[in-house]
Amino acid sequence: MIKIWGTEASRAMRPIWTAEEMGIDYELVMMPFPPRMFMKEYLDINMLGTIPYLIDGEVKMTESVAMSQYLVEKYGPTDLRVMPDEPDYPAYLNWLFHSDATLTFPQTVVLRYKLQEPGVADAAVEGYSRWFVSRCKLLETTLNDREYLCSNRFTIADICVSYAFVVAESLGIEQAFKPNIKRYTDMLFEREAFKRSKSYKFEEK
Ligand SMILES: N[C@@H](CCC(=O)N[C@@H](CS)C(=O)NCC(=O)O)C(=O)O
Repeated sequence: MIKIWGTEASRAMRPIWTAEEMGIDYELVMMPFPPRMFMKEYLDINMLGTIPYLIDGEVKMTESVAMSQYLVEKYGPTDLRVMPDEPDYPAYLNWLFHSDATLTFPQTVVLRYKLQEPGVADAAVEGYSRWFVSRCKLLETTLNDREYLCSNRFTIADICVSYAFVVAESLGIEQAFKPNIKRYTDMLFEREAFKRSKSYKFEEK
């Protein structure tokens, strides 16, 4: 049985949303944020303390985008995956990496200094918010002539990239919602599997 550890509205939404779209059975453990402070025993499971964490038998994973990729490759076939013989395969790989290495990376700094340690580095909040907005350029331009990022259909590239705008919304980075990005995220966030992935919360026993 696949088991995913997550916290509310975290990167765990990527594998959870993927699993929900595919209808895969999985067990979900929702934790308080950040678990390294409020659920210290989590460090015995994932020594990094980061979210999400996935196990599947002997498989142990700490990267949310890789988890989505693993699920579609291991538990497909599914249209969520772009195959190597499709023309958009290189773009698909690029968007998967772009989603975390380029888009959510600057947001991590904003989240830390805006919400977790306010007042310590206000200039970083301002600078990294602007940096994130300028990094939305490729997505906004790409969406000029398409509804989905790859192969004219909904794929995990859309799941992984659009998650950055769940974060942008919660961080109040409104300038990121350029017209195409707004249309795109409004459409994706209407999906039932997205709504379910966002609804899971930690409940104190
Ligand atoms: N590249 C990793 C990053 C994981 C990560 O940093 N997750 C954040 C939550 S979205 C986290 O764990 N923050 C709390 C912490 O670092 O203690 C992934 O995509 O899964």
